[in-house]
Amino acid sequence: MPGLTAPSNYSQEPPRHPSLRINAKEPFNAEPPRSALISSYVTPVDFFYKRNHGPIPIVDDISRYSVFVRGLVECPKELFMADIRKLPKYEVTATLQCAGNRRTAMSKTKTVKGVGWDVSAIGNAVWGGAKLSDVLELVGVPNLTTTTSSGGKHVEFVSVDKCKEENGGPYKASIPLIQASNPEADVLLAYEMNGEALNRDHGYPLRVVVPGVIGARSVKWLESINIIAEECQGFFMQKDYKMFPPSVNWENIDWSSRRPQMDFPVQCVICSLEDVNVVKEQKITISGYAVSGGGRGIERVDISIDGGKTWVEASRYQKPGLPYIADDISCDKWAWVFFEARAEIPKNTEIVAKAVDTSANVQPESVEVIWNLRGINNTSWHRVQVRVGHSSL
Ligand SMILES: Nc1nc2c(c(=O)[nH]1)N[C@H]1C(S)=C(S)[C@@H](COP(=O)(O)O)O[C@H]1N2
Ligand SMILES: [Mo]
Repeated sequence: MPGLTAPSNYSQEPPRHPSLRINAKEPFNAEPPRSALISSYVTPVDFFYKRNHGPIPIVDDISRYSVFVRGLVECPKELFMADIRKLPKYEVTATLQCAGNRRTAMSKTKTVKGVGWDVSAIGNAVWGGAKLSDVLELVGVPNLTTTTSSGGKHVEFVSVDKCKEENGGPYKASIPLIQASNPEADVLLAYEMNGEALNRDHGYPLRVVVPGVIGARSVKWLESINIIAEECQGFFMQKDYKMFPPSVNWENIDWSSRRPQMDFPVQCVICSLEDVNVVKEQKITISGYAVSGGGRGIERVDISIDGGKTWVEASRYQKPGLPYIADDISCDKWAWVFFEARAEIPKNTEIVAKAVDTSANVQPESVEVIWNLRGINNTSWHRVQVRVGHSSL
């Protein structure tokens, strides 16, 4: 019996929570209701968004499962689960966000290609596993290596799932070797999520977690790690998850002209309200999540109850009762921040939220100016409509 295999149809999918909103059935893509996201700082596994490009792989025999680490390194190795568990175990709280989060809202400006997502293609988990920098040391790559002696500059992660974008081949992606071999970058080969073994949807038995980077680089169901000279040439690196200017369309697109998206931009979303709401009282609580890529903290979240004319600052927290201090070691560097503001709202209004990260990056005001044909990185100001009343709108 082999270790990890990939089915070619959807007859062996795992069970999923009924409250998930299904955006595509096969491959399975689903997100929780937005209100579920702010009910806990660490997102329960059941409510964590699921983003797949093929049927979910299956482990037949975990004792036979292994990861090959090879390519431009001195001593390539085949590592079994036991070898990976022998390495020091780290727990990193990190927010994973799909670059397609909020795509549906972008497609209202002009059609985009890709699975439609509301605002919940994001979740925060405690990932447990070995550091990739420790694994690389096992094959002779010291910490903080830019280039190996044989010219390796990138670390490619290859899975086993059968993706139609890869003509039935596996999902793959790469990150720069300098990031992979930096212990401070906290890149993990994770076997646990929120203190339990990963489940099948999230990459059992082993996945990569690249904190601060779009979810697409955190390869699930890891089969091999290749140290290579050039960036991974797979579909999801070269023909997807790239950001283009609004002028680029499907006729004039030149994929090679842009770099694969890595760090995600500053983002925030109101989760205590739907897009359109009727509330009973004028005094309401406005809360949600804010997060930025690259380990940048959240400096501020501004809330407007008059469509963006005037602003108040929301309070921010990660763990209730503990102050959040952006970029301080006491806080979870790779994780989202919740915000909250109480406000007395006019009878009929638009509520807006925008976040500022510790590099003073601010979300763009409108989705139109960042529209792109693949519908990625919609980080425009988050707006919801509210009316005080009793009847439906
Ligand atoms: N093997 C494999 N890894 C993958 C994917 C995939 O389809 N196959 N999807 C990627 C994308 S686009 C995202 S956003 C995240 C989603 O991780 P999750 O399903 O655990 O939330 O996994 C990434 N890793
Ligand atoms: Mo994604």
